[in-house]
Amino acid sequence: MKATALAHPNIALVKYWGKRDDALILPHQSSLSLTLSPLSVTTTVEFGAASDQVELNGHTAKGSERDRVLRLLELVRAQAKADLGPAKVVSRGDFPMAAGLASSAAGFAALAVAGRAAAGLPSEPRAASILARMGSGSACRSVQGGFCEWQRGERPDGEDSFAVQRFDAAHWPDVRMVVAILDRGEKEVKSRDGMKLTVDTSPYYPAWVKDAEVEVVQVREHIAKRDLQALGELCERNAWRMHATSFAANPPLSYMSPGTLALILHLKEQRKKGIPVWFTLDAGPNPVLLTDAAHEVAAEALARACGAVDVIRCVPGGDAELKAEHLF
Ligand code: 2P0
Repeated sequence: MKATALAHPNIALVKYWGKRDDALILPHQSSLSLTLSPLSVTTTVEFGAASDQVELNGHTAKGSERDRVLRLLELVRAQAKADLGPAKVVSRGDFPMAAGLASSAAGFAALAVAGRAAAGLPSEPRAASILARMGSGSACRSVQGGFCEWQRGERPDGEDSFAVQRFDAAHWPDVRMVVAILDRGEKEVKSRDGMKLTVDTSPYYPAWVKDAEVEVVQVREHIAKRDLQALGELCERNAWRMHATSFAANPPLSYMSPGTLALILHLKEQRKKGIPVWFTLDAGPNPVLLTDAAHEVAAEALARACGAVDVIRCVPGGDAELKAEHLF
């Protein structure tokens, strides 16, 4: 009745931006990401507790944060077809939650894997990915390691909308993602609200969906060939296009700060000097730099020179996994 899982966050190279079903969290388009190590979230779930309790990073979760966790465990109970009783959940991440990294991705992936195991359900990446998706969309891509593709699916019930691993972490051990933290503050508009506003009001949104579906196929080919330049160029273009859809929303939405723009425009100069470095950018001001092992120190240095207050260097991460040691 008790299980613990560890999962890594992921960073999308082709982004998910917009839902066709808000309740089931079904996307308009497919996306593809790299799982990031060493960052991780560890979560212990125990069914049969005295009452529902949710503790996240040392504080008792309340409101929508608590509801989202308990709702996912409700789905686990339905899958197990058993009255498992109330649940106690304790979760801890080892990276700054407000850094603009997808902590919710690692968190809900760990919760889905631990929740299923605690309920006695078998380890099954597809089922865990679908469950994680219903906690937070991008979480479906953190159930497995390496490069994972969230296939949008067609079915209204979402049973064909889950992530599959295209390449494992060992396929390209030389690739690096360097997170440049320019601003530690909480963002004003959450991803969930920003993408809804964009879907509802941006005239560019249909073009985004069409392009992204094509880019997922292209990005797979670049990763297969370990072609860093082709991947970097596509990754930047995709990030620009995601943000362009938001700029065109009503009211307009920008996740970029002046510092973001200064850093990402500077990369062009660096590439002319022979440093292979490209950016991607989620729904926040902190760019993530794509480079290789030989240039990660140079990438960190240029991020710091452009005002990064912290830098986290990441390598391809592995699958979410069950742990023998519990948090309580
Ligand atoms: C991604 N992002 O593909 C994109 C790129 C942010 C920008 O997935 O509403 O926390 O829980 O499904 O997964 C962040 O959105 O949103 C995200 P919900 P989520 O990584």
